[in-house]
Amino acid sequence: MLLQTALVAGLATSLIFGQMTADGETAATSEVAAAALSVAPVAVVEPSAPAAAPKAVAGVSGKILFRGEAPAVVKIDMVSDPYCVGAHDGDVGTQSVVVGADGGLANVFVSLTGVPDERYKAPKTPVVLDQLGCMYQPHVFGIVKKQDIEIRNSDDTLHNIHAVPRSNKEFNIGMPEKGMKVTKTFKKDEDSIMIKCDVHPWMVAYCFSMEHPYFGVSAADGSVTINNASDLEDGEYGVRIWHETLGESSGTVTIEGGAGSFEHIYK
Ligand SMILES: [Cu+2]
Repeated sequence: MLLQTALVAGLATSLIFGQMTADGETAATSEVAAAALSVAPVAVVEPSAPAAAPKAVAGVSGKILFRGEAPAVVKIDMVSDPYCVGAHDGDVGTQSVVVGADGGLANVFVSLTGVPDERYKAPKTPVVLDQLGCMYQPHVFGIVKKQDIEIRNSDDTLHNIHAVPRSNKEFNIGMPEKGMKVTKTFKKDEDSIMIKCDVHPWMVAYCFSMEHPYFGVSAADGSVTINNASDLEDGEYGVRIWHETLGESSGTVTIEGGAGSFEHIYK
């Protein structure tokens, strides 16, 4: 229920943003702005949030926003597996367009371009992809190619994880028991590899297998930190932005002394 409340709050605020722009009203005088303030405190997207919002420290970070009328939240029908229904207190919405109360857009994959053309080593620490409440956590993630993905089943039900890459090797594994772990990876770089569950058709995740480690995924509030980018030399870099239904976009970020920031607005 909390998730849906938050999503509705996000929708309301997105509309408010639109009206403020159209009318040119200031936040101090606008009635709708006051409504936005009253909505803000419940703006917590819990179950499907990719990660906690990054701390405001020096580094390369950005904000991905959605303005305009957010698509209606689509409720997932989990009735085919009573375990999945029982794993949630109320309705669960799809993870495709998740807009926070301040207009932040979650699950956007952001990476830099124009970084040094080196052979980057994959980190030794695996990325964890969990199957929890019959949902993938996280919904969108990246690895440096050949970095391990530790796939867990935290549910007491059968999942069948099935990666359908275009240039990497496909895998298709049944995970019938709670607590099972399987480690897989992708050896080549490839964008937006779809990972799905053949038992629960609503379960979808996307993996980016990257040449370099300069990427991040937007959190529930739309904030994104580009991993490792503080190590980059001063200069202007390209920013590549991907969302599963809203599409791709690009921008730039200037990094100076290991810090830089950018903003992107989907409309
Ligand atoms: Cu499943």
